[in-house]
Amino acid sequence: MAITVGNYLVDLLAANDIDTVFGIPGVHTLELYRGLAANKLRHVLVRHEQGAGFAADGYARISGRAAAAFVISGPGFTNILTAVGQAYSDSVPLLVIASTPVRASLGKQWGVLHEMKAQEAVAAGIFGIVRTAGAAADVRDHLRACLASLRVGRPRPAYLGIPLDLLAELTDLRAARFTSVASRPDAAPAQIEAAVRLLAGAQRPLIVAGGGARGAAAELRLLVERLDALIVTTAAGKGVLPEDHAANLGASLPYAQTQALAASADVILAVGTELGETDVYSALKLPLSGRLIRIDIDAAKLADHYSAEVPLWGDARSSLAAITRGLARRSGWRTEIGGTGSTRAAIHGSFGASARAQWAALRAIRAALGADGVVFSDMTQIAYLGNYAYPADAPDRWMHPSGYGTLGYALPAALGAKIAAPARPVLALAGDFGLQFTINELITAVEQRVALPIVVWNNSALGQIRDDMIAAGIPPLGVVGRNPDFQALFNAYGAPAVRAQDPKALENAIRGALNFAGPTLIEIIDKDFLAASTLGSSI
Ligand SMILES: Cc1ncc(C[n+]2csc(CCOP(=O)(O)OP(=O)(O)O)c2C)c(N)n1
Ligand SMILES: [Mg+2]
Repeated sequence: MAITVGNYLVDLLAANDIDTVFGIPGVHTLELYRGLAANKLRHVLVRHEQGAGFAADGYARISGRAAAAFVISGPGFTNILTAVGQAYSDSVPLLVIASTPVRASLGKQWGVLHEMKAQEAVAAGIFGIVRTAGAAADVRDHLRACLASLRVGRPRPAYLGIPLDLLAELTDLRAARFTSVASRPDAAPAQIEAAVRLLAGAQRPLIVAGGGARGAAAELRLLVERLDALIVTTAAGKGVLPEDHAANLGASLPYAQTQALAASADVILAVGTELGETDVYSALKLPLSGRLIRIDIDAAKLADHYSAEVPLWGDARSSLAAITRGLARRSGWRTEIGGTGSTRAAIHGSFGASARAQWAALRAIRAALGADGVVFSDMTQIAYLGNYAYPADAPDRWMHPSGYGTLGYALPAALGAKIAAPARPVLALAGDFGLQFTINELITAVEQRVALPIVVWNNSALGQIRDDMIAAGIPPLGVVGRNPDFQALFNAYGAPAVRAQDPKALENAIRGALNFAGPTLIEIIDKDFLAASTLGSSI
């Protein structure tokens, strides 16, 4: 019996390990909903397509698998784009399936429902891979290409556009699992040898590990210990080596103390990192003077503004393992400088009262969540500190919207993560303004009954921007607005709300929230917490 192309697509997703889709149906995507129930695919109804994108992002980051969102042509598509931009920056495999108006109307501007001038052209400006189907077989071929590209290359968001009339067309095709087993390439042996030679002669080797190294924790540890090297991570690579390891400077690249150390390294091995502005902040480009080896799956990264003397194009795990095999164990830089303690102490000594209070809050969050817990953070001051100061003893414990840096990420991304891994403790950490960008997804979290502490640092301001204006000598303008009563607002959504005045109260409130089947607001009033922290002995 023939089935609709929409149904066929859903069968294909189910046959290829996609078990959850986030979305909001519309008249243009009706046919995508026909086969969902029969395939036992879980559909999570969100309240805005941006929430669908962030939730799918959180789902993908925690599960390690591609996550899908269904959106309608035009406004549904444009609403998800901010989340797509974030997924692009953070190399997240987000698959967006969007309808388009009927084929006969495309590009003609007849004024059909949800028409946009050039949906595919807009997609091309923000997705990693962009395909529009013209026939049923295209759906299969494009989906295969999208999923394979996520597995082989640098993960990027993928767009699959399907015209409304094609979705409703009948097909005799039957879904099957894609057989391609393509995986990431190994770096060329000659380049591995060149890297080994450089590292073997290094006096002060430094490893910089980014998000692309997250799957290579064991290999990285072996190499760091064999070389007696120092290692620093980006926020995306945070925890790839436990942060209390004696060689680990943590995600401290934005700090002058670490930048000074990096400047004195004679060989730098950068693995799976863009060394982007948001990895180093405070400097557009690190003042490195050592010789540079880069390992990256993204060939374009090997010769950007940090051009590598030894470029290794390939998988991080296999490259690191191959380099380590070529090196003998020795004593070196880390032992010489006595580990990372003095650098870290100097960084911590530079924290003011407010950073110290936020640091205490971060430690309370970690204590309540346990070693397995995950924080999804937003663009807020406590999260910028947390990029470094949150104690992460494994990768994937601290998720931050690096790069694109959008507000509104934390709540829906944490929700998506919790749907992917219901047994893991997950927490959202946002500022008072960031929270309001996607607060509508609170009802999705209530509906899904996910245990989700939402910690909001309420300073009644766009705090970072206010501080930036003051630092730039601009009288603060447009940085203070009236907030809703968040306690009452959460209650209106059917969610409990509490305030935490000091780190101990915060820790207890999080423990309570983790045992409640739904989201809980834990509001920190900036001034009160700061006052309690400076008075109290718990810091
Ligand atoms: C979508 C989006 N719009 C604007 C910004 C610019 N921005 C970065 S941080 C920030 C302030 C956010 O305020 P809040 O969430 O309360 O955090 P705080 O800085 O007070 O800690 C703004 C407006 C952004 N990053 N993303
Ligand atoms: Mg604020």
